[in-house]
Amino acid sequence: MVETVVKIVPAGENLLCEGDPGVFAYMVQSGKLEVWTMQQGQRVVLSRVGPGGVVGELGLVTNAPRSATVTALEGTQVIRISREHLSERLDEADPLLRHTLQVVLTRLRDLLDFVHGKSLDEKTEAYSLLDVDNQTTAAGTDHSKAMHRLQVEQELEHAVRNDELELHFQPIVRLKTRAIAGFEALIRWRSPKHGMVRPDSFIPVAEQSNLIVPIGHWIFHSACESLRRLQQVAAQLQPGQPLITMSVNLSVRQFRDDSLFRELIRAAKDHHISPDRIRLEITESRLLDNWELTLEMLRTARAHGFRLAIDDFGTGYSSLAYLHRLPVDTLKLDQGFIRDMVQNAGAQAIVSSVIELARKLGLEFIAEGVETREQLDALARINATSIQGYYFSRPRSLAEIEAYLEQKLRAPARTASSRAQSAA
Ligand code: G
Ligand code: G
Ligand code: MN
Repeated sequence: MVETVVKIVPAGENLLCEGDPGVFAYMVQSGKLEVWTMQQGQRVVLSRVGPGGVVGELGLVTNAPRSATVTALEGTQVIRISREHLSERLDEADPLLRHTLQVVLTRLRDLLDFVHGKSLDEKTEAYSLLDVDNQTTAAGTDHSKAMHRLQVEQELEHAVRNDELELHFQPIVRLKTRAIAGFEALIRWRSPKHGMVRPDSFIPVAEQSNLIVPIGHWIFHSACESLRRLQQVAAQLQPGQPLITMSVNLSVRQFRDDSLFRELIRAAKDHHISPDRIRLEITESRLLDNWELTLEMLRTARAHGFRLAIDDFGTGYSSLAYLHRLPVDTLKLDQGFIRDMVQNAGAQAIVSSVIELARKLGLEFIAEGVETREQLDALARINATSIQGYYFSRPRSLAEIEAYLEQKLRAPARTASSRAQSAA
């Protein structure tokens, strides 16, 4: 439990006494404290601490008795900080941060023991603020987690320089006509050491290390270059059709990149892509991470003409309160609902309601993760418009998806509308 207690220390009174056991630290809210110690019979002032300053912090870190006395110079208001108070926050911190802190604290404790002339045998009992809850394992897991993350991070840096990243593409198909409306770009890491690595294993590391910024820029350029190539293939085989689109996943962390839109616009320009052929996908579960910034960035994206989709809709804070305020034009319903809809009437009701909701809000709807004919038929019955999933194709390399597109466009017309188009 977090324990915060405000305390008022009258002028002249001691907040801490040298030699007492130390458990709490105190942060000064108002007033002034003096930290002092006795040396050879003399009172020696070590420091004076005003608002925002902290005293007694060593008590949080080591079991050592108080090394000095703290006296109020005037009426002083302090807030008590307990170990639990800090450890709750530390539990949520990055393992590397925790591990580094642990190392620093150990050094500090060794240093203090040295200063106080303790031998190795009589050292302060090993205690760290980092293992209040988990005395034996916290350091070990932090250490291994931090090592693993650092290793992946360094390999990933190397991968960016060495061109080991590639984009794969999965078609998005119009349900009625079976026309290919566009593709989603999905990143892969072709690692000489680990083989083909899926984004779930390395995008989070990229996000935390800020490597997501250069990787993001590479994704934009590569996606636009590939889209241009696919548009050319389509134009040769079916001239006059609307240009296909490319969906690009964007991590909300990329919103902190000042050059985000400059790079996006440059990538589109360099490859002669109109921004309205690029659909940026943002996962619903991360939308609220930094709502103000997200909203501003989404508006900027729209102002530049990019299209916007909420990805994995239904897995985050699906709230009608925000939906109509977001400047998005597409809803991508999460795969889970599609997986369940054939056996589960509840899931089907949700899918059907989301389709209806999208229609009423004037949003495009894409069903993700469609794997079977049954799912496709069920979606057709409730008027789903666009479909993505293994039923049509897995994500494939550019060469493979080019061949796939050619083959689809060459296939004999199968519906009234495509017959009309090929007759024209
Ligand atoms: O196939 P798949 O494993 O490709 O993708 C898993 C997840 O990784 C997806 O949910 C997607 O949001 C994310 N992802 C895939 N490609 C990219 C990308 O290029 N950028 C970002 N930020 N995320 C991606
Ligand atoms: O960006 P997003 O979270 O929407 O990523 C889509 C993910 O779904 C990618 O990992 C992609 O490889 C995967 N995927 C695409 N189609 C199917 C499918 O039909 N079934 C399953 N299980 N996964 C799919
Ligand atoms: Mn996506």
